[in-house]
Amino acid sequence: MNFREITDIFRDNDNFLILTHKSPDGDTLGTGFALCYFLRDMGKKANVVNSDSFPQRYAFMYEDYQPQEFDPEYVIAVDIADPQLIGSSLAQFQQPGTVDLCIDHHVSNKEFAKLTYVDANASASALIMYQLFKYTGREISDLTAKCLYTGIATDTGCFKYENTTPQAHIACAELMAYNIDFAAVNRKMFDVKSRARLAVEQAVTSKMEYFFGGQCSMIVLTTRMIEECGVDPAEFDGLASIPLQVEGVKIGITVKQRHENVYKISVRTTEDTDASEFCRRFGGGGHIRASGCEIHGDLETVKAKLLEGVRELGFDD
Ligand SMILES: [Mn+2]
Repeated sequence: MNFREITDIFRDNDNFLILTHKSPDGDTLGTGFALCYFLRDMGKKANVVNSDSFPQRYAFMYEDYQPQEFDPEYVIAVDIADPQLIGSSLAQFQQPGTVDLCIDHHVSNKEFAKLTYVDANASASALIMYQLFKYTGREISDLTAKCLYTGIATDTGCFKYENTTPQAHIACAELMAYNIDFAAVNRKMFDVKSRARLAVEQAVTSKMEYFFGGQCSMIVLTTRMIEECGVDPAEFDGLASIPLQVEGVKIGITVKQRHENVYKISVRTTEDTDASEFCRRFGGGGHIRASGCEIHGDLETVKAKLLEGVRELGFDD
């Protein structure tokens, strides 16, 4: 499908419900709120929903947002590659045929919606949304621009990750022309940490383990550690990049306990290692340098499975 068809959908429908993924990040929220404000500016009704609550650290995108009263007629998922990521509080939209359109940039998108627009070369879903808004020729508000900027900045790790493209820079250069305090956005997204977050970083780094001659590193975050540090789950953003910060590491694994015997795995890799392929063997997926999956079992079993997977990628001691 193309931008013309999406523009027609915006024109021909009303009462839009916008789904963002569980454990929301800057891209899903930036894309979702930007789309919501854009549709409202068109005179449509639109709401953004999430299975979890909107994290406080992204409040600058939604502090004046008020949900509108309406019965949803058209459901759009943004930055959601897999219906599982819609989350349990919105489980009705995990059923086939309940999501009308999905706009996403994950190569692993499962095409669960009736219509799917995926651009796997886009650094962020917010970049696709910006290009779409430009295509329509409509004005966007400063707040919409700020949401889009945030989505692109966060998904590229402040323009540092390999997924950063000339298009991402061009889009953000154009978005900087709006009245958005991008320096404050970046400080909030990348520099400022709560004391609890710093405590979590200390706890995981002090117990970081190395394997395969230091080419693989692993950190583990248990629910008990999370409780002890008193950290808001929204503050885990970027934690998964810690293992790869160590010199010589080519595959960095973050094991985060969700529940008893349920672990969320985040994998980050340098060149030559495909994180998405690695996670697919455990039923997950994502991007070539950043992917995730979920593994069930006790911690030692989960770690053993992961290390076996790393060995099968060709790593040895
Ligand atoms: Mn994204």
